[in-house]
Amino acid sequence: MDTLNYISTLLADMLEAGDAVGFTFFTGYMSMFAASVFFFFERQQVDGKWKTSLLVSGLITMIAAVHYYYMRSYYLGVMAENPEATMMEASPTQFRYIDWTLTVPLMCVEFYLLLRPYGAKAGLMWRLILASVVMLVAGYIGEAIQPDQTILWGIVSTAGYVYIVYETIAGSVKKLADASDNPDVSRAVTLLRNFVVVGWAIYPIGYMLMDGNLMASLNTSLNIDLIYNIGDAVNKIGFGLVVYSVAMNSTKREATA
Ligand SMILES: *C/C=C(C)/C=C/C=C(C)/C=C/C1=C(C)CCCC1(C)C
Repeated sequence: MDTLNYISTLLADMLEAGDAVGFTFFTGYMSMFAASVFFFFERQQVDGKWKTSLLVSGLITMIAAVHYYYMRSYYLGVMAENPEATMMEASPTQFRYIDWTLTVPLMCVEFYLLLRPYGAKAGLMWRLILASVVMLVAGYIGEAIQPDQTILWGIVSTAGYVYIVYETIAGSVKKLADASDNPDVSRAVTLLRNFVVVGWAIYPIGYMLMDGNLMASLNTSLNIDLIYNIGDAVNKIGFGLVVYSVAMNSTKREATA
């Protein structure tokens, strides 16, 4: 590698002071990484029936950590070459959606794992996964492939999202949790549902702020990656912490009972 190339690789990893978006790519990477270590180690502390749920929590943040590593480099590389790059040029859309396509279905699996001992069928898990894939594929097309049809694809994507929300607030997920007669499980499901209903709603807001999109005319300085990065940290680490704290409480209570 010649010297010039070498210097440009070094530069590509530099974070400029005041770059809030770049900052959240770094903190996102590190916090996902640290959360994974935490979930993998703490898995030893909880009762056997919670171990798979904690493993999945750790996998979600670990998959995200690896993608944040790439997204961070991508963003910094584009900005180092062209500080005037537009928001969408600097946005690592492909890595973002590869990450989501793996992690969001795993979040659906968390609901299934919690409810499987209380009669959840694999069909429910697959319906949630299918809805999440529809949501993400449509979102990707709207962001990266047909940006002139963002609103149409945004609506298709929202249909997938609404289905998941429905399942968790009124459908099978809710009914199985209510019928479980297990306060730990129903508490975990309620808290995870709150992430789906409130935390996940952050993403369509980011999407609407995209260049040439609904709210672009508002001329806001909010950046789509800033919003997605904050959303990911809240949702992925938060999801795992809910599973962890409910698992720890249940383990402790059963140990003293
Ligand atoms: C860890 C990553 C998570 C929890 C990502 C969730 C993403 C969404 C809920 C995205 C939803 C979208 C819509 C509902 C409409 C516009 C397009 C999307 C993909 C941003």
